[in-house]
Amino acid sequence: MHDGTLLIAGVGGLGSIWAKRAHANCSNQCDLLLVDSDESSFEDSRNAHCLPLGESSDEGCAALPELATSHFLKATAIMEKILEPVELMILLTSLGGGVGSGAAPALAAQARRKGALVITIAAMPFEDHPTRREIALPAFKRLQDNSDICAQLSLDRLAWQARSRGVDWRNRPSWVEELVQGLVLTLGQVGLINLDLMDLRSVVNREGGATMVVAEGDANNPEEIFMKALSAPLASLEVLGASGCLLQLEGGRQMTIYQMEQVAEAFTRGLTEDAQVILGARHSDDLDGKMRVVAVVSGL
Ligand SMILES: Nc1nc2c(ncn2[C@@H]2O[C@H](COP(=O)(O)OP(=O)(O)OP(=O)(O)O)[C@@H](O)[C@H]2O)c(=O)[nH]1
Ligand SMILES: [Mg+2]
Repeated sequence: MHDGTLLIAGVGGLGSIWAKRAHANCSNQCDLLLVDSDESSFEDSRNAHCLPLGESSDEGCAALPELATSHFLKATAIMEKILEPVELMILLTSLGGGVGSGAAPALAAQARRKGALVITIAAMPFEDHPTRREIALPAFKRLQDNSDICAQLSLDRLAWQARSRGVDWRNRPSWVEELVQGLVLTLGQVGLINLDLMDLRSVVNREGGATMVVAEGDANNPEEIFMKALSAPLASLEVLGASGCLLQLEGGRQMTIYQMEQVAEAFTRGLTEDAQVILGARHSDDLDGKMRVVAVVSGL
């Protein structure tokens, strides 16, 4: 499944950095769209769709979301073309500035209107930046209203996690990369038990909120994998009582049905009794003795 059906979109400075990184890991499976007023965001992105906002690069939209929205809306015709084949858009952005806060909700709305499924990962400013948070909160609400899944990422938690892994949170947001890669590989590749967009739609269309996590660990230690999932740098993750869950399990060639069952058990234990669970699995040669889980949880 490709031909422009899967699109990773980065909006704003940080969103563009993250989208480029995530796309680099799965460029055969999906397209890349970058939206920013700062043209340096388009460097090293030869095969990307780039949408510069504003006539000149020095105009910017610094902390002016309305300006970014209006610039974005001027590009509606171009965007219609880019969005035409898209069935799933994974949107990455960071809120609190101008472009991300203003253009990302408008992009999500347009993609939705075109019939695409929209999964958004939006970072919220650090706790000690109240003015940025004031811009970010209403922007997040608009994004949520226009996305099928909208996960709120905490920059505080992302930075903390990056520090513990010894990577730079701004340029190497490993959690974001893993999540996007997991989603794209889940939906874009044939596996043992194949999942597709219809499965994802049926899970996210349940009443209530939805979120997603990714975790990797020892295939013989399902609890550890589950605990890792719960430590994702999301602003909140309360999966108890969820009524829908899509699980994609990935493991090495030696992965056994028993291991798959154990991990699925750990992830679905907290769901409601009549919860809908959709399970997919595939082999991956880079996962010797390890297992990777991508979980989309809905009906929260
Ligand atoms: N502390 C800190 N926060 C950052 C940094 N980069 C991004 N952020 C946070 O992420 C938010 C969005 O940043 P960008 O992606 O650069 O913003 P943008 O959407 O390009 O917005 P404008 O440049 O204002 O048009 C900011 O409001 C900050 O909360 C950084 O280097 N340090
Ligand atoms: Mg910027």
